[in-house]
Amino acid sequence: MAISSELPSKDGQPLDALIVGAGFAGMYMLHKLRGLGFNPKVVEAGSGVGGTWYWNRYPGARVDIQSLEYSFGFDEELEKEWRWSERYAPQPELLKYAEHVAERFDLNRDIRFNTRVSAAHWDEAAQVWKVETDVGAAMRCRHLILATGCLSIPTDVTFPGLDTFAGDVYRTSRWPHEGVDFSGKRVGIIGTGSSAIQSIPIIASQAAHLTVFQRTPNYSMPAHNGPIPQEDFEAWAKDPRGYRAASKDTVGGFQNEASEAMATATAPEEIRAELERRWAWGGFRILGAFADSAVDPQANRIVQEFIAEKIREQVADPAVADLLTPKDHPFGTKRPCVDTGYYATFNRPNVELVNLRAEPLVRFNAQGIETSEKTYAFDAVVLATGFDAMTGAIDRIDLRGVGGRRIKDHWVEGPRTYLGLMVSGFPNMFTITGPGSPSVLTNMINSIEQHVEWIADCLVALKQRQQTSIEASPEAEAAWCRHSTEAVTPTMLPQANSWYMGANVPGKPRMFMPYAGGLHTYTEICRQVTAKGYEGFIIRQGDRVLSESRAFTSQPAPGEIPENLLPIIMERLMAAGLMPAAT
Ligand code: NA7
Repeated sequence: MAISSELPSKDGQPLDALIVGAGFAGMYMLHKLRGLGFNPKVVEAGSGVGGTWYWNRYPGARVDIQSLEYSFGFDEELEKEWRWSERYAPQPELLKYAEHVAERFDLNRDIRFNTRVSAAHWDEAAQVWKVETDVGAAMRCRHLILATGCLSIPTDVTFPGLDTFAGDVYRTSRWPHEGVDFSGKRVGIIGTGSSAIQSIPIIASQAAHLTVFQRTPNYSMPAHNGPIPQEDFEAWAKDPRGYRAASKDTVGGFQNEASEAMATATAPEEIRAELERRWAWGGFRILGAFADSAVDPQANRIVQEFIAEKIREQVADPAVADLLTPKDHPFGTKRPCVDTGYYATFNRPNVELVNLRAEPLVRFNAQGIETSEKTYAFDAVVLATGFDAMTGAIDRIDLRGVGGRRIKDHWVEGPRTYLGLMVSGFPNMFTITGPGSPSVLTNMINSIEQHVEWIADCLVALKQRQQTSIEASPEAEAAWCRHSTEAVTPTMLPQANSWYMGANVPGKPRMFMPYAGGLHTYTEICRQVTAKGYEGFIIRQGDRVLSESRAFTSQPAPGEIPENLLPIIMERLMAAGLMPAAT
């Protein structure tokens, strides 16, 4: 596609930066760059800010990280003036927060809504990106910043005969803004991931009857949601800065009381007490109970069995409880869900669970869904079938770098990046929480803040030295991919057919996409890269190479890995023919 009509900027100059997406990442990037004297603009497909919280309006949608931590920390006044009503804020409140941030920092004047970027081509001679949108508007920018989100494009899942169904079809990730009233309706829902697990209890409470079509059960922990307990609020309020710094200095970017104890070396009654304590606390806290549960199958099974027991306690029918119990993947190898009343919903007389493994879905017809066993009649069906994660939104842009190389061709074996921030052959193009960064394994807002600040520092450094482009070297990119593989190999994360692995999209290359080394380690690596004068990057002024540092040598400080895990980690790396570059 040739990029033609151009909307000249006011002074005829290219924008300093075009940011794609007005979710939390794009919003903070815009604010940060404006504050540094740059001239950025944002293009956003939706009609408002908020990204994930703009699109995912399904009933029960809420954040799975505590709100005290899942909120911006870049502005102390903003932090002080906003009060969350619940431990885990619901979608409407998160959207209100995004709108509040947009208003407070006057962001909307630089955001072009209802516009989707369709193509971006690097113009080597002019050292700019030429960008085209689906509404015909085109623009030029020196830097292209993809804040497109990790879970923003639904998978193309379709079912035979879906268009013949006479009832209503809803996707959780494209929920009608006016809401849906299921009162008195017969409803079917396909999927039992986080979106379904959050919405099922609410839909069940409205509908005459709800049929849940499950292919694979997931682990879910209770949120124990409600107002923020006073003691938690006080712990935060007495030192919000310190609290946030402590959150950022963790593997997941949130406080989880991560223990260094090994389940395999702990007495059964102590294990029990610890898991009960964390279950009672709720949410992701159970993930931090034992250091070996992420790497040692025996330790992981201890936690799996505990959760299976909790499911049996909540679900009256043992056969239904058994069907709801995950058996095909270790705990934590898919992002676990955080629910409010999910399992107990299956005790309701108006709720039915269909096991698609035993009776596969054959097609939709005018009445509803036909499985190999029977037809289920519905007034409405909800598709909670997931996302083309991490690469979906980037792949859908006709992105071409140096020499017209397409990103799709560069990523044919899986997304390769340097630090999850840049891609070799794609100068001046940044990704926020892109593949190769900790992103979806963490509290996204803390990851977003780290990326935005790193990118902003980088743009300031380039500007001060009148450098026109920065690009990841192929060598550094390869070294980062290798380091990412080293980080994930000792864990059990690659064992699940997860969207982390691209396994939910037919034909997508299998590769563990996020960086599993932890946010704290990652932040330290990025700091070292900058301190070494942008190690691993090629920096140019026009066609003159000013600095060329091709290697990536920055490594996590020794001691960041709990000592008692080192033997397991070394054994796994050796078995995989990988040895860490530095230990
Ligand atoms: P997920 O977690 O990817 O869940 C999608 C669900 O849809 C999952 O249960 C899938 O079963 C199911 N699915 C997908 N395609 C089909 C077909 N063709 N037939 C039957 N069932 C299907 O997406 P969510 O939106 O729930 O959550 C995404 C993330 O958002 C979540 O991890 C949190 O971080 C927040 P499968 O497992 O593939 O058998």
